[in-house]
Amino acid sequence: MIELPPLPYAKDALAPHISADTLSFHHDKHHKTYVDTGNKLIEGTEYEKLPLEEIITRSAKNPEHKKIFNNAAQAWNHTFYWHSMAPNGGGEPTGKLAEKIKADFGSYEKFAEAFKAAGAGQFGSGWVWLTLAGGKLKILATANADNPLTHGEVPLLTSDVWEHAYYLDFQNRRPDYLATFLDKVVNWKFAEQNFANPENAIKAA
Ligand code: MN3
Repeated sequence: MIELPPLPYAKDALAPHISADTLSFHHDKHHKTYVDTGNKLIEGTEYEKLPLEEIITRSAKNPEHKKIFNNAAQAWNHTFYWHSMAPNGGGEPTGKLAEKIKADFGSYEKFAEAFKAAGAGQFGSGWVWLTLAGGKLKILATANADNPLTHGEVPLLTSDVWEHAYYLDFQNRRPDYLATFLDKVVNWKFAEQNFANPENAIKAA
């Protein structure tokens, strides 16, 4: 059974950057549909009783189960995304993650530029992630429902770059949405926790 967790904050908590309208449609319609469809598809199958993470990694290996993968991964990705934002978020990380960003990207500014460029450059629908891969921080852009779990990477943070994530607030201006995501709503505390406990990051959603 795939769950639909409630948003970790009120619908208007990220306004005016991400509006209550966007969060209503995005969580109550889009996210819910992935959960409902995923549950219908796994009913009576080998996936029915598996944890969501395992549904994702197993179905990713079987092209015949692409629909299960798409809906399960989208259910997981959205929960991870809600936690990647917070009221009064934005700005720069602190502590060990800040040091690691400096070590692996050169500076926070270079990280931010690369994150925004990867998100803006993802053709069509997808996600942009900060991940930990082989001990190094990395920016990963994924298409459609794909996520770091299928790449063997640890997700630390994500931004949804499907149009439904930003169209009501930013219309077609994806770069403005990504700049606002980092400047105003990104939840570095969540990324710092994932960096400190990579094993929990997979279960964070
Ligand atoms: Mn979405």
